[in-house]
Amino acid sequence: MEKPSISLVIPMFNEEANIEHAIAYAVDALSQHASDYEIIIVDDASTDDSPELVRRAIAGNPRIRLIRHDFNQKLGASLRTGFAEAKNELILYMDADLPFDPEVLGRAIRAINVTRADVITGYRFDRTTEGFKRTLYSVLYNWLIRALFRISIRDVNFSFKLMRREVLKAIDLHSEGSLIDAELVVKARNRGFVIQQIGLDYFPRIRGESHLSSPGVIFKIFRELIRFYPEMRERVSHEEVQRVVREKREAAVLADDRHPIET
Ligand SMILES: Nc1nc2c(ncn2[C@@H]2O[C@H](COP(=O)(O)OP(=O)(O)OP(=O)(O)O)[C@@H](O)[C@H]2O)c(=O)[nH]1
Ligand SMILES: [Mg+2]
Repeated sequence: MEKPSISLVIPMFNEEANIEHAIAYAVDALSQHASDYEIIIVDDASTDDSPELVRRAIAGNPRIRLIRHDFNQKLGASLRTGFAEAKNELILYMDADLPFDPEVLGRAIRAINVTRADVITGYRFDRTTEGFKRTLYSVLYNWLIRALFRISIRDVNFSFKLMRREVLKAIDLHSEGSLIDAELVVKARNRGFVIQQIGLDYFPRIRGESHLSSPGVIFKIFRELIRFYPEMRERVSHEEVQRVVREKREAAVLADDRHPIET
């Protein structure tokens, strides 16, 4: 089996305790499982040393890239920034606090090949280690998303999502906050893309601060859910999806052609 090229997108906010470690293990897994790779770290206006640590990593490995937001725009906006930059055949999204061993990438690539799926999402074998309150929130949120969109997804917000580039080309994502995961899988499914799931060992954060379980984050999920619900429900035929992807590809070629003239 030929190895795929992979773009890894890591959203980062004040992760000085984790980011170097995450990069090291990501590089190790990508070197083994990808024919070529890039790591796109989207710094959401961190106020600690994490961007500096990324810059140091870049000095030793030009496949790492840092994109910096001037102000904090939250998880969804950061992922959209990263996805827009991703150039490779497969795109993986992973948190900076290493909630899983990046080595599972090998198993996920195998799963995408074996099942011929377009998206592989990971679910936690055991999420109760998060603590009672967060486990309950996760259970309720998964239940809600499954009921609203009639989608059989086990762990919507877990940060393991491996997808073919066409999926992102065919979808316009709008969430700024943590609704982004649901928006991604629901819209992919509604455009006829196939989603398969694999179970993963989950390692809760032990260093750095948790930022995404605050009431503000949860409130924003609901605000965006109400706002984007009608659009998320829309089904799009496969022909229409192909047309959109083709148009975007042609627009990108045109933009590339124009580039030398403009500079
Ligand atoms: N773009 C962006 N990313 C964030 C923000 N807050 C956290 N993150 C990143 O999003 C990912 C997940 O954040 P976490 O704080 O680990 O959220 P969580 O996994 O729900 O909670 P814990 O693991 O318990 O901390 C990490 O890569 C963070 O660096 C933010 O305001 N903006
Ligand atoms: Mg985390």
